[in-house]
Amino acid sequence: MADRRTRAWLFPAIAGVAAVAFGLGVAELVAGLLAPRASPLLVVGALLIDLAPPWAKDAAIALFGTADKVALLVGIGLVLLVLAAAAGVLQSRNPLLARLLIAAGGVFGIVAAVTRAGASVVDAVPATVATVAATLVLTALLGQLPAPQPREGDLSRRRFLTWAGGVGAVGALAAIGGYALASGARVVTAVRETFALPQPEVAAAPVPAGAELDVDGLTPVITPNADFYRIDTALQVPNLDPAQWSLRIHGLVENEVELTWDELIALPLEESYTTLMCVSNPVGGDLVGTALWLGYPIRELLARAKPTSGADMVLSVSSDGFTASSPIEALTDDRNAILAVGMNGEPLPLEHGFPVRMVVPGLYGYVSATKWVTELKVTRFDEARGYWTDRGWSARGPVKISSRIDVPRGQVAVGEVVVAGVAWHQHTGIAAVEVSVDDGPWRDAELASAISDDTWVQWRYVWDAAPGDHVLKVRATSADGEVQTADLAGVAPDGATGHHTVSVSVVE
Ligand SMILES: Nc1nc2c(c(=O)[nH]1)N[C@H]1C(S)=C(S)[C@@H](COP(=O)(O)O)O[C@H]1N2
Ligand SMILES: [Mo]
Repeated sequence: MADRRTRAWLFPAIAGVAAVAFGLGVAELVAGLLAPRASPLLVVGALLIDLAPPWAKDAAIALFGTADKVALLVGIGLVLLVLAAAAGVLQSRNPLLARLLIAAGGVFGIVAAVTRAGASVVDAVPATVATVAATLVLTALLGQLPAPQPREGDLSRRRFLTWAGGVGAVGALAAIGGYALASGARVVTAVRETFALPQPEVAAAPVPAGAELDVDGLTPVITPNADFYRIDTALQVPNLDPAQWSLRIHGLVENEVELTWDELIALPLEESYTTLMCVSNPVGGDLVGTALWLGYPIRELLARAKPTSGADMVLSVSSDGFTASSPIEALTDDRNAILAVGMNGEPLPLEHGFPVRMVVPGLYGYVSATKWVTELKVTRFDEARGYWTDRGWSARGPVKISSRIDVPRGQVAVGEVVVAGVAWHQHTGIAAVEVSVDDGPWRDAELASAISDDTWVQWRYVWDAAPGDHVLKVRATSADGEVQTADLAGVAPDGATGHHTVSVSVVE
């Protein structure tokens, strides 16, 4: 009798616990590799903390004191244990219900992961892996359940327990591996969160009142960090502890310079607004954004190093081996080429280069905006090449004048329609933007106030739209008189050209 109950309840429950332990363990490993902030256990804990009403938080602190977080994790563990056992028992009676239970747990984990601040789709991967792995392993384990009427010498019971124990142990090992991998990222995240950005010695002038046109759907003039495009070759975001960070300036210089983090942030830092753009941005694309950067002029550091006369390039090197080739004059002239530590009033987000990156107005990111930068090698274009130059892109990458239509898109109502967008030519500035309807004459758009020559500028044009299908086109003119060319060029090898064109249909 007792034995029958063991077989009917206990073994399936063990299978459930082993399968869920396996799934979560593998998920922790995946999180450690791909998305250190998306450990299923930790994101669920964080979500519960956010959801808990204040009285529950007070009660938890009163009850557990500073061990309240540990108590929370133990509590989650116990609930998981019960649910996992229940899934096992359910699976032996009604597999569909068991799957639904596991899937519900998975969805909870995914929601917890993707609703964290700064989360991306990758953060959904660990909980998804956990759900799939637990479901598959549970089905497999129940296939190993010992025979209902064991005969003399039957080994099925031992075999089942060995499988269940083995699967659980693999899960535990994977979890330990995952935590070890993620600990670096968590330490750096914590350092970043507690770091107070120094006050700028030179503050940026306030954004002019007229910089932001009030048009629905128009790109905001400052791009929030969470919306800022991200491009890099890093599968795993480098975890650089500022305490360990340093920058070495060497190569064709009279004095090698070594700068530590403490030395850098003690320098008089300057704020500047700069629009950053990727060379892979197609005409009309969105690999471009504007932020308020805080940093120290690179020209001052190069002046300390004293480049020798033959030098014409600085190869910046990141901790993960990315390199960018910037013409030395772009780093030594009077533009705001900086070693940046702040982005929109925060320390750089990890994925945007924490603790230190370069920002150089007027150059595409691939030849200037090195994130996680640790080295500036003063050299020559005929002696060294940047990462993308080795892959067929141009060694030099000055930005090209560009303009984009943000609204309208698709269908609009007949009558006055606001056409609006942004235009940019960093380090030169925009003098005019024009719009053409159905290849008709170019008409002046209204320009918003530019923050500076280094940033994009919003524009708008009021169009009296007649019914039917129409084609809108935009072109910009630089402060130096260059009119944006209509010639279409693709992004390789040095940036796209051509007029952004959108089709709209106007209805009565
Ligand atoms: N370390 C490192 N820095 C890098 C890159 C990279 O792959 N690795 N990509 C560059 C490219 S191509 C661009 S467009 C910008 C993008 O910066 P963002 O991700 O902060 O927008 O970073 C540049 N800096
Ligand atoms: Mo880029």
